[in-house]
Amino acid sequence: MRLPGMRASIIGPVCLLLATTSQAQDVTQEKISQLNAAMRNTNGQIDTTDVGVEFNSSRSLRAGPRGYNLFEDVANRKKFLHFDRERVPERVVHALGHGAYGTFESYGDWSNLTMACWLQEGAVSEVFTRFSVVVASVGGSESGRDVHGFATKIYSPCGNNDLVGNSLPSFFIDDGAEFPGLIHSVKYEADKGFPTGGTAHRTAYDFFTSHPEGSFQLMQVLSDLGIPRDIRHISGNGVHTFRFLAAEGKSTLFKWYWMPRLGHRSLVYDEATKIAGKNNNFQRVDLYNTIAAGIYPEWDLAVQLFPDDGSYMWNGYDLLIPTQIVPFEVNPPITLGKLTLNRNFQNFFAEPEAISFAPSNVVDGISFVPDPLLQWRLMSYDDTATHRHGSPNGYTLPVNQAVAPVNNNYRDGYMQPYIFEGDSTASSNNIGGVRSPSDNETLQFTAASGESAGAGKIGRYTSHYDWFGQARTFWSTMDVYAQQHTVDGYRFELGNVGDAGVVQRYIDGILNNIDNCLARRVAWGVGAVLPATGSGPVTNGTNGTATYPSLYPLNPGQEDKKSNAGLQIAVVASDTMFTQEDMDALTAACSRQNVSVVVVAPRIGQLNTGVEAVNSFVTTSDIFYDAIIIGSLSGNDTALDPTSAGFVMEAYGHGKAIGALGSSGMDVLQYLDIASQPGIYAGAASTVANQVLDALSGPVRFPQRFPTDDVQAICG
Ligand code: HDE
Repeated sequence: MRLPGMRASIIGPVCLLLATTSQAQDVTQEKISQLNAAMRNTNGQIDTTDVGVEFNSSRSLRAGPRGYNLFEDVANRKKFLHFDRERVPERVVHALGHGAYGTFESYGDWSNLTMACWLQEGAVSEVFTRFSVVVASVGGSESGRDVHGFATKIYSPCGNNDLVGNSLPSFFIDDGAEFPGLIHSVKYEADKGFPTGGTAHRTAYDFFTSHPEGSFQLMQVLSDLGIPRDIRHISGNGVHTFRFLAAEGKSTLFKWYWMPRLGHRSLVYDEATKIAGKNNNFQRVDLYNTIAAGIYPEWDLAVQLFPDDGSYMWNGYDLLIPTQIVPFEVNPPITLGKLTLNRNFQNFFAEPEAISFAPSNVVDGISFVPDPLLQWRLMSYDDTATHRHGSPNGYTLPVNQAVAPVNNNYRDGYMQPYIFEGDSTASSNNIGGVRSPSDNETLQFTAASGESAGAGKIGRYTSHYDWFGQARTFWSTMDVYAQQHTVDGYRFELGNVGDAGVVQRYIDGILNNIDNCLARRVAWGVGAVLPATGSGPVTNGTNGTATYPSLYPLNPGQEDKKSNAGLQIAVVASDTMFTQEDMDALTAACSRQNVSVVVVAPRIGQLNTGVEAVNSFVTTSDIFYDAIIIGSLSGNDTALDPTSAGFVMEAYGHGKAIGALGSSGMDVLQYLDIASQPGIYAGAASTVANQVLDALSGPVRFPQRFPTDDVQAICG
C-alpha cells in the first residue's frame, strides 16, 4: 500500500532531509534551560538545615562527650526524617532501568499522514529514552533474560508524546484485564520470595500453559533476542496498532518500530548469567560510557501503514491482536525520522527514575484503536505514576515537564509547586482563566470521522485465532544454532519449574502444537515424556511453513552489516607478552571504527614491556569483551599460563573471534587446540585487528563451536 505523497518503502539508506545541527541545539537548549531552573549546586557551600540555618550535620548533639544523644538535636532529627523517606515505590514492572536524553528529527513532511507536529518538515524535538527490564526489581541484573522496555518521551512543541514500547514486537496476552495475573505469575512466588527476576518457575509456566496466545512472545524471549548485549543493539516496538490523524480527520492505522542503526547484537546465555553476577549494570555502563565518549546510538523510526476502513483487519492480519505481528516482508515499513541519544542525565533519581511515561500521552494527530490490551494501558500508566510520585503533580517534575506551554485547571494536591494567579479555576469561563480551544483548533483523542469503533453486543470476549502459527514461523526462521539456543532456553526454564505436571502440560499443550520436533527435543532435555512422533506439526523447511528473516535479525547474513562502534576488544598481556608497537597497531585499526582496545594482564599498571594494563584478570572477565587478542609471547614461548588460557578459552566457548599476534601466534593457538576452528586468526597486529573487526561486523560469533543436539536421534 502506498498513501498519496508518501515515499517508497525504505529501511536503511534514505534521501534524508536532515534537520540542521543548530535546530537540534535549540531544542536541546530549551529543555536544558528548563532543567537548569531546577538544578542545585551545593559544591563548597556551607551545610544547612532545610530552612537555611547553618549547622554541622556530621556530629550529634550530646549530653557531654560520653553522654546520651539529646532529643533536642532537631536539625539532625529532620535529616533522618528526610532520609527515612528517600525511597519512592519502584515501578510495579520495568523497575530496573536507565536512560539518556537525545533528539528526534523528522525526515520530512508527514502531514499527509498525521498532524503530529514532531513529524512535520524539519521538525526536531528533544527526547528522553528510558530502557528497562520487566521482571527484575531495582538492583537486579540488566543482562538477565527478559523483554527490555524502550520508552521515549518526545518533548515536542505541541506537547509531550510518549512512545512506550518493548524490545520485542508482540506480547504475552491480548487483553489487559489479564496483565496483573501475568505479572504476578512471573514475579517471585508469593509463598517463597524466589526466584526474583526470572520466569524459570512454576507459577510463570502455569500461566504460560494456560495462555497459548503468548507462545510466540515467549519463544522470542527464550531465543537470543531475550538476552541482548546492551540496549544500543535492540529495537523498540510499539506492539499495538495506533492511529494517525491528518487534517480533516483522515485516519491511517500504523504500527511503530525503532530500528537500531547499529544492528542487533545478543549475548549467549552463559555470558548473560555471568555478567549478571559480575556487573549487573553492564548495560547502563555501556550506554553511559559510549555517550560520554561521543559514540551516539541512533534508531530510525519506522512505521507500517494500514488503511483504516473501520475493520482493523489488513490482508488477513487482525490489527487489534497484540500477540500477533505483521511481518515486514508482507508490509514493509517506511522510515519517518531518527532518534539519537547524545546526552547523559545528571541525577539518576531526578531523571531516569522520576520520569513517568504513558502511552496515553499523545499529541494532536495520533490516537488509539480498540485493542483491549492498549485500552487498559491508557489508564494504568497515569494511575501508577500518581502512586509512585505520591501525587497527581508528577507531571510538574523537571524531567516530565513539557516544553510546550501547560495551562489548565489541574489545581492543588500534594506538592503542588506552582502559585497560580487569579481566581478563575474552571474551564470554560468568562472571567479571564484558561480559554477553551475551538473545535477546529484541536482534534485530539478522536477516532476517524464517521466510525463507531467497538460497536456490538456488550460482553467479555475471547479471541480465537491461530495462537501457534507465528511461533512456528519464528521457529522456522531461526537457523539451526539459534534454534539450539532456544531449545536450551526452554530446557533451562522448564528444567527449573519443579512441577512435572506443569512441564508436561507446557510441552504437550504448547510446544507440540508449535512443532513436534521442538517439543521432543525440549522434553528429552528435561526428562519429560516425549510427545509421539508426528503428534504435532512438523516444520522441516519443505512443508511450506513461512519464514520471515526480519523476525530474527540475529541470523548471520540476514541483516545490514553491523557497525562496531562502542565494542571492546581485550588484549591478553603480561610482563613478557604483548608489545607497545602491537598496541599502537591495534589501536590505530580499532579506533577507526570506534572500538576500544583494553589491555588485561595479571596486574593493573605499567608492565615490564612498557604497555599499560588497565584491567587485571581479577578486576575483569572475558565476558565483557566482544573479541580477544592474545599478545605475542617473548622468546620461544608457545604455552599460555593457565589464567590467560582460561580467559581465552571461555571466550572461545562463547563463540567469539580470537586473534593471536606475532610469530608465536599460530603456535599458541595450536597449544590451545583451536587453531583450525572458524573465527580464529594469527599474524601481524594490524592484519589480525582487521580480521577481528570484520568478524565483529559480519558473523559476530561462530556458533559452529557450540554443542548441538543430535536432532535425527531425538526426532527421527
Ligand atoms: Fe507496560 N506498564 N503495561 N507495557 N510498560 C508499565 O507503568 C501495563 C505493556 C512498558 O520506563 C507501568 O510507569 C499494562 C506493553 C514499558 O517508565 C504500568 C499493560 C508494552 C514500561 C504498566 C502493559 C509495555 C512499562 C509500570 C497491559 C510494550 C516502562 C510503571 C495492558 C508496548 C516505562 C509505569 C518506563 C511500564 C502497565 C503492557 C511497555 C504498571 C496494564 C504491551 C517500556 O503502568
